[in-house]
Amino acid sequence: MQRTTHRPRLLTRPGVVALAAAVALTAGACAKSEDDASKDTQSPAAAGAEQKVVTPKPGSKTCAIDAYGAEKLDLKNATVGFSQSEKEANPFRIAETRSIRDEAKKRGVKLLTANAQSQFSKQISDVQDLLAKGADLLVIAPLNSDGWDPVLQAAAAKKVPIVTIDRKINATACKDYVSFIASDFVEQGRRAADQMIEATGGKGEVAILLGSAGNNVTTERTKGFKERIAEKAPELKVVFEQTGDFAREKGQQVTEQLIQSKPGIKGIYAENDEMGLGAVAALKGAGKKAGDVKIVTVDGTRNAVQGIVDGWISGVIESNPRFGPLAFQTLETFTKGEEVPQDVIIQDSAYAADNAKSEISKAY
Ligand code: GZL
Repeated sequence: MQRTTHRPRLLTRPGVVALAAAVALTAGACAKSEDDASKDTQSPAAAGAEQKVVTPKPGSKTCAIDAYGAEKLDLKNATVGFSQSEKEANPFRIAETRSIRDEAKKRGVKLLTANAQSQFSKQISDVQDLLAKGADLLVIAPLNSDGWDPVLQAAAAKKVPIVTIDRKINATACKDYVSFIASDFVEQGRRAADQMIEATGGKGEVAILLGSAGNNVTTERTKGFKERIAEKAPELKVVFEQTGDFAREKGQQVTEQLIQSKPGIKGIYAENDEMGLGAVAALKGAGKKAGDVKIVTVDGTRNAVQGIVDGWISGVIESNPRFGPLAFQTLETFTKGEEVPQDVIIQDSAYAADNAKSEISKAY
């Protein structure tokens, strides 16, 4: 399995090139628990890791401060509020928050943070609270795509610009939020399908452990996977789909039901690593051997990449959580009065048997 590496196109507008060229993401140090990571130094591989330049989504429109209706300010003297959506039991969330904290610290920017513990109503009140505490700018990792109007109105009333990362909110770019920075989740689904086709030979019955409902990540990872299967391996049939809520325990429970109802299942596409690791636990509990059922997951956490090394997982598509550098570069460029892209895609790598052992230090 060859790793596919995208070579993204750069937009040619001055402000945007400055952003795209100036911001290079490196594979971060693996994220341990929050407190461990605070003592963590970058792993050698991460320190010298391949620079991943992130770029505006091809054809992306731009946003400037006058059009948005905010005031120029010096980021160094500003307070940034960060709203995290899910509890930091998932390494994706630990790495994501770590990236935001590290970048704020590196830039000497005051950061207020809040974690909604996977409860949307709490995320709405968290953001209201950040505004009340005087956040001049907001970075939001949304739990859900809808239900943001109260917050958007409150932020607009205070002329507090919002940058959204990770999941999309259904609102208007350059009016409700400045910029949306994320992976291409449909492409992640396609790449997962490629790995599943390779692992299964393109024939047999497969199951999907769906992510949580109400966000674009689940819909787009599912869309990409199914499109690719239909296009490249019509004899690979999706016979089971059920949400594991992006959680390991539920992924295990659902897989236990799956192997009871579909004993001949050949592959499992887990829409995040935590559910994929839950599936591994269920298969082990049922007395299966590594490789009996082909598992492909999305995120790029260290535990899942170790699962490839151990033979339980066939492939992992990275969903890069290291939004810090790009989120703050976007805020800096925007508040200086320069244009920023409304849509920015972060490049994701991938792991399979040919690179899991050698590249596991880049996992988070
Ligand atoms: C993807 C992110 C997803 C991760 C899951 O950007 O929103 O949410 O893939 C997490 O691990 O629950």
